[in-house]
Amino acid sequence: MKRVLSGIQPTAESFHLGNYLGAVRQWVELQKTHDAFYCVVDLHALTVETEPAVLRRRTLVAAAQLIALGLDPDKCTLFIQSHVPEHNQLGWVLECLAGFGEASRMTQFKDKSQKSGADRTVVGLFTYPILQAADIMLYQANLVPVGEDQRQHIELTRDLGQRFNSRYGQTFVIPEAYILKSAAKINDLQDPTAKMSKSAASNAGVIDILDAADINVKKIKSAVTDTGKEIVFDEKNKPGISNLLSIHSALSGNSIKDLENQFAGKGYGDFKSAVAEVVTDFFAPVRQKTQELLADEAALLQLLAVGSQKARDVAAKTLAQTYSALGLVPPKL
Ligand code: ATP
Ligand code: LTN
Repeated sequence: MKRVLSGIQPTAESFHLGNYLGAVRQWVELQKTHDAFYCVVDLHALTVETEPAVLRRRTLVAAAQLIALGLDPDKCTLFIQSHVPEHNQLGWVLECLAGFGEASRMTQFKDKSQKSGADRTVVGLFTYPILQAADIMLYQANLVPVGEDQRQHIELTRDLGQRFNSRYGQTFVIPEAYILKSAAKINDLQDPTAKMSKSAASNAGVIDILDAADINVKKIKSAVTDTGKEIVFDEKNKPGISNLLSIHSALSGNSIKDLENQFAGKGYGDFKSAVAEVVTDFFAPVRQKTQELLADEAALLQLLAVGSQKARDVAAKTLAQTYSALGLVPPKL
C-alpha cells in the first residue's frame, strides 16, 4: 500500500471550508486506499505567537474535528506532531541541506514575513517549510494531499530528498503533491480573488466549519457578487459567483454545468440561499460530533496516544537510517 502523509496547523478555533475542500476531504478518501498518516502540526503553529491555553484547546479541537470530518483512527494514523520528537531531529538535518536562497524563495514565507515586518518575523517562519519536509520524509510518504498553496513546499521537499539521496545514498522516498483541481482553492467570500484563510484580516468571508448555522447563512448571503445577473462560472469576470458555484458543486456533488442550468433565469438571492443550505446541512453533524468528542478529553487523548506510538515506530526507523547515512556515530547500546 502506498503511503500518504499530511498535516494541518491548529491556528484557529475551527477549520474553514477551504481547509476541508482543499485538503481534509482528500485525506478522508485516501485513508480507504492508502497507509495514511495525518498530523496536527502544533510545532508549526508556534510560528504564530499564541496563548498556551489557546494553543492547547485549538490542538484538541483540530484533532476532534478531523475525526468528525471522517478520519477514522482505525483506518489511519492520526497524531500530534510534537508527540514525535523525530520531526525536529530530521528537521535539523534538512536545515543543513537546504540553501538560504532556496528557503528565501518560498512565497508563503515572503507573504507572511512581509505582513509582519522583518523585526517581528521569527526564524521559525523561515525554516517552516523545512520542518514540513521532515514531516513528510520521516514517513517515506508517496503522496501529500494539500491545497494549491502548498505546491511549492512539496517541491522543496522533493529537492531536499533528491539532494540527500544523491549525496548520501538512497534513503528517502521522493513524495508527490496530490492536489485536486476542482477544490484546490476556495476563495474568501468578501474578497473572492484571495484564498479563504484562517489568518485573514477579517473573518467575514471565511466559513468556519464549527460556527452555528445562522452565522454561516448570514456570511453566504452577504458574499460579494459580481456585476450582471447570470449564474455562470467565469473566474475572471465573475470571481464571486464562480467561487460560490465551486462550493455548491463540491459539497452537493452536482456539476457546475448542472448548477448553471438549474439556476438559469434565477437571481443571486435564490442561488445564495441554495448554497447556504448545502453548507449548513453538510456541517451540522460535524459540529455535533466534534462537541461530543471534546466532551471526553481523556478518550480523545487516548486515541491520539495510539496514533503517536504508531507514528514513532516509523519515524524512529527513518531517523536511524538517516543518521547512519550521514556518518553520525550511534551510541553504544
Ligand atoms: P493560514 O492562512 O493561517 O496559513 P490556512 O487557512 O491556509 O492557514 P493551513 O493550516 O495552512 O490553513 O492549511 C491546511 C490545509 O488546507 C492545506 O493543505 C492548505 O493547502 C489547505 N487550504 C487552506 N486554505 C485553502 C483554501 N482557501 N482553498 C483550498 N485549500 C486550502
Ligand atoms: N504547511 C502546511 C501544513 C503542514 C503540512 C505538513 C502539510 C505542515 N506539515 C506536511 C502537508 C504535509 C500548511 O500550511 N497547510
